[in-house]
Parts: sequence; structure tokens; C-alpha cells
Amino acid sequence: MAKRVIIDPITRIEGHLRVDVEVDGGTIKNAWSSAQMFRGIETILQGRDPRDAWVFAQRFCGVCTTSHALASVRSVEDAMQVEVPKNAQYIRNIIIAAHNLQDSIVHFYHLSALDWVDIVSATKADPAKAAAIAQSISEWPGNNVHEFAAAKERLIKFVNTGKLGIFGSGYWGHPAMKLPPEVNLIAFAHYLRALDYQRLASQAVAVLGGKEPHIQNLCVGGVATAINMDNPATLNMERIALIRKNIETVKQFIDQVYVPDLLAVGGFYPEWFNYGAGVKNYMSIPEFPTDSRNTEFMDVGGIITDGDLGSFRQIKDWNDTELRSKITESTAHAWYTENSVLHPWEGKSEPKYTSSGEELGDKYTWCKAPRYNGKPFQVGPLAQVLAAYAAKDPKTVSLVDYCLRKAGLQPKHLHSTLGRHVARAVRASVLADRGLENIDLLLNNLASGDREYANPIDKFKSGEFKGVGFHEAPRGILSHWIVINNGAIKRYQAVVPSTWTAGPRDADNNMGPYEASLVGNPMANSEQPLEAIRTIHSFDPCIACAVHTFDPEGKELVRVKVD
Ligand code: NFE
Ligand code: MG
Repeated sequence: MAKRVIIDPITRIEGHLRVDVEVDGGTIKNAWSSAQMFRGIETILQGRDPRDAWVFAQRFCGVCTTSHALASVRSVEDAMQVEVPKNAQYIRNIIIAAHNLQDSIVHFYHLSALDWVDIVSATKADPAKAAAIAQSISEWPGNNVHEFAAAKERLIKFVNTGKLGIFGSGYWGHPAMKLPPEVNLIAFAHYLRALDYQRLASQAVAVLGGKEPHIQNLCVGGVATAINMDNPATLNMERIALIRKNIETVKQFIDQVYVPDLLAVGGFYPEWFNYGAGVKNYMSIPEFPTDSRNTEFMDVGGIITDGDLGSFRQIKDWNDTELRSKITESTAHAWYTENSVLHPWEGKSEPKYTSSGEELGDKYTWCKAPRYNGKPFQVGPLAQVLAAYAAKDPKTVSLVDYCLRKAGLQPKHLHSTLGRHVARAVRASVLADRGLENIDLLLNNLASGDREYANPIDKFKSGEFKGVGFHEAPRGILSHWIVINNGAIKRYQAVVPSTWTAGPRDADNNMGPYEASLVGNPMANSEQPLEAIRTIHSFDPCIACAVHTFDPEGKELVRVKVD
């Protein structure tokens, strides 16, 4: 008998996501991804000055705030053909890198690791053994017996209070948890350490952006960052040295802790390199522009279909005709007034909730279903890393091959739940380099005498202009689509990474990536659907972004309904 399991909400994500799965014989046979809240900032933007849009748009989300800010200013710059001075590109690039680093660390340690790591088991670990294991896989100076003994003591105190707090609703002791106590302890100790390193990355964003989250230093046409190497109140050598030190420190953590931890944990779960592939069409865009006209980029992007790296089509820049013309969003199965397939420049967001009670029905989510060329696509670090791998980016190839060799895997295994985690770790290491490279570019450019940092728009031309701002956000391609009429916003649509992946079926009933990735996953105990959570968390869902919403009640409890 097939059983319907409702996981509502799936927690340790941003926003409110409900996932329904049908389980038969211990395997997931069918799945539905349902984003549960609507806010509608796209509608709020209509009629406003396009130069202000980014300040509103970065409130789509409290996680990838800088991502929306950037995509928004880029959409206006694209519409009005504004060049962005090099200094501004480099400052934005450093922000992109630092923000992505923070997000990657949080994704692995704080939002996903406890799906694989049983912290209660860590209370039984031998700290000396844990240190020996950790030292055998990494040169990290923190991997000593004192570190692990202290973490264990802290954990035991915590468990003994009987109040596990944020760890309270974990599936401890679940049969799908397979790590020995010592590896659980290593991961727990690094979970705590990771809090410090994500903060260093955020600090780098805050120094450049004025504050974080929700940076203040952007403007259409560049940045509003005063630069004077000798002035203590502006961006100066001392501030740039601080940012560099932070990114270098985070890079060491990524290379010596995050990557080895992931490989150590993954080594106990080899079967998870076979589950969770789902949609094997991948899309990414070039990022880290290095010239003022967005023609040269540090990271490649492109299209891969059916998991075949040989099908890779590189997208050279954001003017790619197909990229700009072939993206649509379907509302066939989403709570909007019509059943349409519209290009984002024509897009509408008129809400109409039709489900009742527990039944989702034919329309079942606030997420639209984005499609490229009519097909679902996976976006995110895996898409980005596969593109860079196909394009033979040396750093990506060497890191991916290193991880595959260590784990005894083939490139095909990247199409999986754990493959997404490997890609995110590889991407994080590359991003740290991108941050440092852009600091050098900024310093060299300033040393050459170039002090430009903005080409602001003083007055809009009359008439209608369309633009799109692309950005490779932590969870994948973000695009903001704007139509400007006589200097005011006529239309605004954001097509967001989590909408690409969390979106529902389309008019042809093709599943979205979350849904497809769940099919075929095992499920040992439908009361504790840990396996489904592992696969969904590997995408790092952000439902606030996906429908530009939030949950005003801030619900935290997991509700699992089984019938
Ligand atoms: Ni709200 Fe986001 C990212 C954007 S949504 S976190 O990354 O853009 O997927
Ligand atoms: Mg949208």
C-alpha cells in the first residue's frame, strides 16, 4: 500500500516548504514540493524609481540579500546600457565571493550536517581517537585532543540539561545514521567552529557593504563606496587588509576542514552518491565580470542536458540570445490566477489560493515552474561546477578529481544528493580564490590611478526599456527582469534559484528538481523521513526567495503527518 507522507514544514531551511511523498515498499515513488507562503514584492515595485528597486528587492530574503541587490542593479544597468567602472565590479565581486563563502559554510554545517551526523552518538566518542582520525585526513591545527574533548564536554552538559534546544527535533538514533561516534564528534566540534568562520566571511561583506545582511553600498551604475587609501573613514588599505585576512582564514577552513569533513562523512554514505539525481539538465551563467561592459568573466557558465558533459554549451556572457529568450515560468500547478507559460518580461504574479485543508490538489504551491527551452533545469553549485568541469577550468578540474579520487567515485556520481554537497564544497574553495583575486585586481587598478566607482543615472530617457540582471547566487542562477517605462518600473519579475529547483510540475507534468530528486530515495521509517530531508537539504532551499515570502510566525516545529 502506498503511503502519503507530508513533511510540513521541512526545517533548517529559509522559509516554509512542505514536501509530500508517496512511499511504497520503503521507496519514494512520487513527490510534490509546495511552497506555503506568498508575499509579492514584485507587485510592490511597480511604479517606483528603478534606481530604488534594489533596496526593496534585497528584502526578498534575509539570506541572499546581496544577491537580489546585485541582480536588481544589474537589471537596470542592462536596460539603460550603463557601464560599471572596474573598481565597482571588483568591489561587487569581493562581496559576491565573501557572501557565497558564508552561505556555503552555513549550508553544510548548520543546515545539512545534522541530517548525516548523530550528535547524541558523539557523547560516546573517544576524543583521542577523534583527534587521530581528524589528523589523518587534514593538517588543520585545530584537530587536537583538547579541541574534541572540550566539544564533547560541552555537548554532554547540553544533553544532560534534557533540553536539546535547536537540536531537539533531530532524528537521533535513526537507522540511516551511520557515522561512528568519533566522526560524529569531529563533525559536531567543527559545527561549532564553523560559526566563527561564517562570521569572518560576513564581516568582509559588512566592511564593503556598510552592514550585513542588506548591504548599503550599491547604486545603479556602480557602488557608493568612498575609497581613499589614507582616510580612516573610507575604504582604505587597513580595511582591505582586514578583508583579505578574513577571506584567507576562511579559505584555510574550507580547504582543511569543510572539504575533508565532507569527504569523511560521505565515505560512510556511499549509497547517497546514487540517490537524488532528479533533473539532470543543468544551467549556470558566467559570473565575476572583470571589465566595465560585462564581456569578460572569471567563471564560466553554460547548459548541460541529460547529465551529458559532452552536451555542454558555454554561455559567453549575459547577452546570450537563448538565455534571454528561452526562460519561461509556468503557473499550471501554482496558486496564480491563470494557467500561463510566460517569459519573465511578460510575467504576472496575481495570487489565487485554491487548495483546501490538507489536500493540495492540482495547483499546489506558490512557486511558479521556471523552464528553459520548455524543460526543467537544476541550478546551483552543481550546475556551476559541472560547467566549469566541462570547460576544463583548471582549479575546478583538479579539486573535483581530487574529491572523486578520495571517495573512489566517477564524475557520474556527482548527479546525486551527496554530489550536490561535493560541488558546493568545491565551489566554496574556488570562491575563496575569486575573492582574493578580486582584491588584487582592485588594488592594482587603484594603483594605476583609476578612481572611478560609479556611473549613476541622473535622468531616465523617455520610452520603454527592458533589462535583465543575471547573477550566480549561492543556490544558482538568479535573474531579475525589469520593464522600465518613462523612468518608472512597469513590470518586475525575479526568477530565483530556489524557484528553479523547488518549483512544481509544469503544464506537461514534468516534475521540478526537488520532486524528481526524491523519487527512488529509500525511506526506512515514514514517521521519521530523514532520507527525504537529506535530499531536499542538499539543494539548500530558500523558500523566502522562491516566492519572495516569509513566515510571520517563524514556525520551527517539524510536523510529520502520516496516513
Ligand atoms: Ni533566499 Fe537565494 C540564493 C537567491 S534563493 S537564498 O542563493 O537569489 O535560492
Ligand atoms: Mg518570481
